[in-house]
Formats: sequence, C-alpha cells, structure tokens
Amino acid sequence: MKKVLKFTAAAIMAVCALSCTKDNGDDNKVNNGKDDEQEQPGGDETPAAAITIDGTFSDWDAVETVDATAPAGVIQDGISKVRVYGDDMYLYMYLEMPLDGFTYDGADGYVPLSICIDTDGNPDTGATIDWMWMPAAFEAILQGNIAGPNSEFVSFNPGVTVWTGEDGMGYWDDESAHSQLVAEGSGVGAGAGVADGDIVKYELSIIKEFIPEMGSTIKLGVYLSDKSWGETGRLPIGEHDSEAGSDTIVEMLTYNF
Ligand SMILES: [Ca+2]
Repeated sequence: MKKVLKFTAAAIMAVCALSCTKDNGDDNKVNNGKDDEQEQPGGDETPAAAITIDGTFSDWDAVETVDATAPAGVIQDGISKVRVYGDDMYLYMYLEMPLDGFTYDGADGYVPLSICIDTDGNPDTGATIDWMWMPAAFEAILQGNIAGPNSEFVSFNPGVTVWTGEDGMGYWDDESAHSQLVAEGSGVGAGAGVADGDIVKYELSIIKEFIPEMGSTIKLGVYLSDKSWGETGRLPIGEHDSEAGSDTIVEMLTYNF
C-alpha cells in the first residue's frame, strides 16, 4: 500500500511539473494574446527575461544589441533594421520592415521569415547561400511565418532544419542534406508585431536549446519572403551597386552571448 501511495504521489507531481512548466512558459514568453495555443517548454527556474515578447519595444532600450540596417536604395529593402540580443536561454531579434514591402495577400496570405545561424561562428563549416552573405556558412535555418491571413501578425513559431551536407556547399543545391529537427509550430519561438505608421515592428525570441551546438559566438543573417518564397529583404545587406545592378553581398552579423 505504501508503495502504491508513493507511486501515485510521484505521478501527480510529474503531471503537475509538466503543466506548471507549460503555464509558466506561456505566461512569460507569449504575451501577445493572439496565440493562446502556443506553449513552450521552459522554466519555473528561468530568471526574468530582459525582453518580453509583447509587441511593445521599450524593453529593447535597456539591452546592448548588435544591429544591422539596410543602406538607402537597396533593391531588397523588405527589412530595414535588425537588432540581436541573447541570454543563456534565448536569442532575441527586433525587426523593422517597410509596410509597403510587407506582403499582404488577403485570406491566403502569409509572410515567412528565415533566420540562418552559423552556430560555430566559422564561415568554413556549414551550408552557404552565397547570393545573400559572403563569406558565410550556416548549420541551422529557422523558418516560420510572422504574418498570416488578412495581414494578421502571428507569433513566430518556426521549424528548425539543420545542414547535414558538405561544408561550403550551397544550401539549396542538396535538399537531401536538409534535416528537419523540429516542425513549425512546436514552440521553438514566439513573436509579436505591430504596424507603426509605414513601418512594421516585430520582436521575437527563440529557445536556444532547440538549436544544436550553439556556440558562445554565432553569426546570423535574416531574410524575409513573400508567400511564393521570393526574397523581399535581407540583413545584413551592403550598399546597392548600380554597376552590378544588385545589392552588395556582405558577411553575416556576429553575436557574442
Ligand atoms: Ca517587448
């Protein structure tokens, strides 16, 4: 009898621990009120985060970020500014995107955001997207929507795919080397956006634990697409080169946790 009681108590505690953790993660990280179904693992033990994903951005004034901005006149101007911040648990991003370049396609619209992460900070290892960043190679790509049907912002809840192919090869040259670790909608991230005049402002967080082998120094680049997956903007991006008729390709951003 004693054994049975013990077991029951342990089971109740286990269930409680699970549900308590979920509730806590939801309250802390997804405060945009639009995405009640999203729940995240994470913690009772987590210290108060510097950034709250709530669609207000004053918390960004208090943290030291690494930033990139798009020079005036670039063709791919869909992202005008990015700020990156991280702590032990999360990688955070703040983005500004021109509203007129933001794809609003009515009831079947969506806006995908992709984040390429060079998890070891080494441009010699990983896959390349050499028309966006050079020299650069990344091990993980996170892809999820930031807006959905009828222009509604949605919480960023990306899939995580890692590169298993040869170092230095083009990411899109070998799709058999794409290994999806986590499906979109699994609670890897959260995000909240608002349209402020003609600028869209969006903040997001990503749970670092979902990204394998994240080092203390990473490099990263971010790009925005339309619903047909045509790229509309990227950061970092170099000056427009009128002779070449294209935007200058630069390195990814470096972030030290
Ligand atoms: Ca905030």
